[in-house]
Amino acid sequence: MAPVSRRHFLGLAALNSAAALGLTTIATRPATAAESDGAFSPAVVVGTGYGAAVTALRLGQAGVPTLMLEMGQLWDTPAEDGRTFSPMLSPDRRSMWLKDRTEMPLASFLWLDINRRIERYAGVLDRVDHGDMSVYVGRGVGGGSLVNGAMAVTPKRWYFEEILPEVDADEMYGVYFPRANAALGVNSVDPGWFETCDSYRYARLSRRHAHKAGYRTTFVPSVYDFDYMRREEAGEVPRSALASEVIFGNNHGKRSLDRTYLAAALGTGNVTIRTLREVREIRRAGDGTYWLTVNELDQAGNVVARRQLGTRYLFLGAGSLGSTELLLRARDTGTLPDLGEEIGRGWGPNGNVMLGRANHAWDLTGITQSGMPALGIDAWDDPEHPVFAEIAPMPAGVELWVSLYLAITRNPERGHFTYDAATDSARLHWTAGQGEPSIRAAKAHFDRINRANGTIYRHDLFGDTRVFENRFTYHPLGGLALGTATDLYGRVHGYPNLYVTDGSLIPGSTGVNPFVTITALAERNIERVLAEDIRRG
Ligand code: FAE
Repeated sequence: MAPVSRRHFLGLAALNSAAALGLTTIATRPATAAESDGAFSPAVVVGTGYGAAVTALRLGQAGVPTLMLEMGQLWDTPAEDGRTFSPMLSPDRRSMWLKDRTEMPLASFLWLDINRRIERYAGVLDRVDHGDMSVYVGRGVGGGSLVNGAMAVTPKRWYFEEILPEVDADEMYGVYFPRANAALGVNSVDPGWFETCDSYRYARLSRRHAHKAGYRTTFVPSVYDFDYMRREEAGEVPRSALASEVIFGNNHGKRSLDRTYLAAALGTGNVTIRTLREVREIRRAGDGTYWLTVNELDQAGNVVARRQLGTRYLFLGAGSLGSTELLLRARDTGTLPDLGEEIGRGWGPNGNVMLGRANHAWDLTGITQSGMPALGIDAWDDPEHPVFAEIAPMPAGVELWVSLYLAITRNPERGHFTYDAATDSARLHWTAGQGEPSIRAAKAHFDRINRANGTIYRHDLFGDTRVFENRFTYHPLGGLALGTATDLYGRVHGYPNLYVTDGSLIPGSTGVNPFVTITALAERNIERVLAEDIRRG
């Protein structure tokens, strides 16, 4: 990663002091837009995830005063227990977004429910249920970067060309993927350390089993600082990845967006972030400006104020669910009536399937397991069942004899959203049957791995006896697909100066973990929009 510049440092300082003081406005200069009802900001970015963070940084660098509105909280300062985020194995209210119980992806062990009661609070991980599909998303300054597994994977070029054929792949692979990887601080595990450390014993075991069945494995780059992890194992620094931390946030070691893009964006002096601000409604005035209805939330999720806020340039970076819902609501309640039929289409879960295998008693996975995966089984070139399976930890702090995987499969099925007036929300239409191709693909490969190693599947991990869990996704993609709901640079059809900048642009699949693709695409799009659309001064 490039050395931290003075501006970047100023951004980090602003985040830290806002967190320490419990402020919901974060800026390096006095806030550019006043918060009164009817205030106007030249550019507004909704959300603070990958697409949003890229967009705000580049707008800020171009001198455009930009306001970011994030419904979650700022997670940058330790609470009374000395931790910013909830411990993973004994979760508290910080773990989940406005829930009375945790809702973990691994629901059970030996069929015993591993979830626990928590106080309802604006925590960092949300699970949004839509019948046969539940979607996990991050809430807070940094969006998904706060809760994700940090795997930073650039998709195979041939597959990228297939999913987004109209995007110039030479440009993406020559300019924007390298730019994204550099700015995100992507690094790779030292292979020598990997072979000898305790923390990846589980990955080495899964690799041995995969190789025995004739599969290829590959290291997975990460935005978790592997040097920090090495020092965790050496006992030199406080543990995070090696203290089982992952989906409820990492207290150390992770280069989440608040450490990278967002700190740099704040450092430009042109970007302000407001937290606990949920955008509900978008209208367009006769003069072409956009007006947002914004709910101010308290930490229990109650609406404590409601304001109107105007902007000339509006960027939606609220994620696949969030941005899609905003535009569907706008179309179907008539505030942006010219939005087309493509809004809400082309959604997919990136073919996610989770599964566990039971190991022989002599095959130990280790009691210390890094929460950050570093290895994947790469069968993406399989002509019948392309699968990229990350070798996931099961970091319980005791030996469980389980090998866990999150498989990304190539599932051609797509879901769609409709607006439900009764609940004023978007409903995803995705059936269990649509998830079947993913299960068939995962089964084809893991049956082979089991056969080669004389092992069996676990039946006790997902609340019932199923082996393959595809009723949730970590990777929601699509809803506002590039080239259909928007033009080829994320400009929403029919509405000048309205842009989509996040995972909703990608039509349902990337073949790998998606945040590098989302980041690179956002870099490409904002460069064009800045050059062609944005008036300065
Ligand atoms: P996202 O990061 O979801 O950010 C959207 C932001 O908008 C959030 O902060 C929301 O709170 C906010 N928001 C939503 N609605 C509103 C509204 N109405 N008003 C104001 N704010 C709003 O968007 N991907 C990888 O590549 N590698 C991994 O290892 C990986 N692991 C994952 C593990 C977990 C547990 C999860 C949940 C996800 C994982 N992902 C991983 C997926 C990745 O985090 C996700 O694709 C990106 O975060 C999506 O980026 P977006 O910019 O689309």
